Amino acid sequence: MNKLKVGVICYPSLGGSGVVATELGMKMAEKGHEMHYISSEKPFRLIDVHPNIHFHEVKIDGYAVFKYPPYDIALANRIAHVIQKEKLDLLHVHYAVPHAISAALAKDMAKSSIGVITTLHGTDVTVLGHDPALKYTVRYGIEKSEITTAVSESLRQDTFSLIEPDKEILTIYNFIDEDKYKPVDPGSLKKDLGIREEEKVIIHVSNFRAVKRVDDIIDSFKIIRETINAKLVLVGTGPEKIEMREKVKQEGLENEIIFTGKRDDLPELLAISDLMFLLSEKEAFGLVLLEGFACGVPAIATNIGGIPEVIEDGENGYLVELGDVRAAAEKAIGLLQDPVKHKMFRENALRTVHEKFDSTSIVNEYEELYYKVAGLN
Ligand code: GMT
Repeated sequence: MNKLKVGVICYPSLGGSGVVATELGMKMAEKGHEMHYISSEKPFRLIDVHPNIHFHEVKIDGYAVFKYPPYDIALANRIAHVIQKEKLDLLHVHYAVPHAISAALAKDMAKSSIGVITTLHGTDVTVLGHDPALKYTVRYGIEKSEITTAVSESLRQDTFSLIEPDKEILTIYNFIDEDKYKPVDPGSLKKDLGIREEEKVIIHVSNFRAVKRVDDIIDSFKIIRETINAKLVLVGTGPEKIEMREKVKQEGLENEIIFTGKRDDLPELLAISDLMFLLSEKEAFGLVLLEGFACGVPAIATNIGGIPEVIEDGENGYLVELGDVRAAAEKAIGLLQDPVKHKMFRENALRTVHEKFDSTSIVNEYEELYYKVAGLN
């Protein structure tokens, strides 16, 4: 089969969509395809540079005449340039807004018939789809793409009910890099973080947006602490972090809750963890659950969005209703006090990754779509 030249457009900042776009690109590069990332900066996990991976920066100056610099148009301009210069076979854009719109515009600018695959990740539909200022834009982005995929069945259905596109949408689940996310030796990390050997560790990893409901996690942990000798490790950074630090202080939990900030040693942090918490109010998939599972960490998470497609209640974790911090605490206490059940959940979590979210099969699904839009199948 011919090797393809693919333009990839994604958000480079901290977030699951950037991670998926990067991991997918690396796997495709390993298969011999040429991957061209077009973005304002290098996606944050694009570190193991492969000779088949290229980066094209979108630069935009702050002209006094514009209140908002027109990034989406500058992106379209750059995509059009790369389509022509590199003779791309297709574009894979992550997020309908603005990326699918910029791709449609770029096609026009480049007078090209290049095929576009748009992958929906969640916020583009579940948040922007409610905004009358953007609903039609999301629909336009989807309808202008040759193929649209969603990262969960729940997101696929939400897209139809909120956006009503006249277009088929395929579900392709997210995956993680199993070579990186696996049970590892954490060395002295637990001690280095000031956690005693006998203490249980609950971990939460996010970008601290309001939708992550980190306050619910803190409230639930407070209940858990009444029964279990445990520490809560909060990994990541984002808009709510200062407020959450303040809350921890007010609750008198400064010695029990550790804020690590953004870390690159997630497999090691997961290796010292007994349980993951994800109590979000919106989550199209919950990639971090999969990262935890691959390292043998079961999870307690909200019964919303795509989470029930990852967590099998009572098998590899527990589902609780949004805001029910007491139920989350009770489930956590039960699991942390029962080593036999915990071991079973851990094994099931590892199995879930291999059976349902195997990276090789998922990358192959995307590759088949790549050939299809490039007209090579
Ligand atoms: O959840 C976030 O705040 C980040 C966001 C993103 O843009 O990366 O995550 C979305 O895409 C991820 C990868 O597909 C999913 O795992 C997350 O569930 C989804 N977030 C939401 O739906 C809120």
